[in-house]
Amino acid sequence: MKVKLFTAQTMNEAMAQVKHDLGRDAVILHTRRLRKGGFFGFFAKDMVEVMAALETAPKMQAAEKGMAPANTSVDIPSQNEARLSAIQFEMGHMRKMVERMLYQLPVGDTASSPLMELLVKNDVEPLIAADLINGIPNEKNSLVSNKNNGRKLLIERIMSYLQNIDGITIPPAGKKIVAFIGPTGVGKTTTIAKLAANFAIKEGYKVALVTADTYRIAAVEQLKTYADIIGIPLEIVYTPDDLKAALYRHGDKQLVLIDTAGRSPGNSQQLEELKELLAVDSCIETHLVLSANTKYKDAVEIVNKFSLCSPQKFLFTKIDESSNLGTILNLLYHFPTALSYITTGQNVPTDIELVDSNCLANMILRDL
Ligand SMILES: Nc1nc2c(ncn2[C@@H]2O[C@H](COP(=O)(O)OP(=O)(O)OP(=O)(O)O)[C@@H](O)[C@H]2O)c(=O)[nH]1
Ligand SMILES: [Mg+2]
Repeated sequence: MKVKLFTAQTMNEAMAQVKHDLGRDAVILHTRRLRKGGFFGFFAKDMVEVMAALETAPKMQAAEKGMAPANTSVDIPSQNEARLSAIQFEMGHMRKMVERMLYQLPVGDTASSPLMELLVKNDVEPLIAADLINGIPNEKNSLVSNKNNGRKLLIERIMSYLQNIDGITIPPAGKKIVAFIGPTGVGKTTTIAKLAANFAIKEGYKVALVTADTYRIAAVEQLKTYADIIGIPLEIVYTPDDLKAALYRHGDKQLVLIDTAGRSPGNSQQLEELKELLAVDSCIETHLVLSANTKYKDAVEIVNKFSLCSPQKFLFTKIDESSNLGTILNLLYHFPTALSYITTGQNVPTDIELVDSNCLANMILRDL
């Protein structure tokens, strides 16, 4: 048997090559669609690969082995039957391949999928996007051809990375101390004001604020204004010992929210100081505040550097200002961490909400 592999841009071209090289009796063994060339799957060309074979053994071989009578009149119909079943087999093969082309299924070829395009447009990293698409269960692949169904399946996949949601929960007869850390200007102080107002005024908890951001007078004044409006105390702390004393003084509070100065991820001394400050009480729950605007590469650097302070949760601000939210998914994919809140504007206390995985997945997969 002579077996040969043909590659062409279209199925017609590939079949013409098969016919030319092996003749009309060639049998198609295998066909597949593939992308060739390009860079990391981009700018690659869609190609078709066909494996075909031609039986080259003498016609009498089967008869010589005693497998079939060497009678031409009997041989002809059986040859036709064989050819017919080969054609049926091939038709089945071709149908599957055409279906796959129509649905643009992501089997090892996600780069050209419309779903891939949608994810990448929303800033989801190509490798993560490919993994999301490939994770769609096989039995649901036929649904992908429909745009709405494909989107729904992707939302389910994205939601699987947004399952760990954990806001601030105050135990019935206990208390909670929460610190907010992160780079400068991401919205730590504003977020604390929003949370303080909601917990103190809306839910009636006993709340105190502590600020360790003493670098700028304006920073203390900013929080003092909120504390006065809400009607809760504010402590200003300069050292870890000050923080210890402040937490002791507010031992009767159900919720203590600690504001910290914005730190540059590149300044390891500042981060060491922050770590030392938060080490005064092992009960402090730390939320790393990240702006949803942050570029993925920068966000990775921030998470890596702030990991020194062992944050338990991520809190994303400025969702309203970010056109694409893929960075959130990229980060959670690489750093599986609980999500607490998202903030959606500058208004205190309204523009904050506990993460809703369905809602956030839909925001990540915005139609562009
Ligand atoms: N659009 C938008 N702006 C926000 C949001 N949260 C905070 N801001 C604004 O971001 C700016 C910085 O907010 P701050 O709360 O001072 O940020 P910070 O992290 O405390 O800043 P530093 O203390 O300097 O590190 C302010 O103008 C806020 O009003 C949000 O969710 N959306
Ligand atoms: Mg601040």
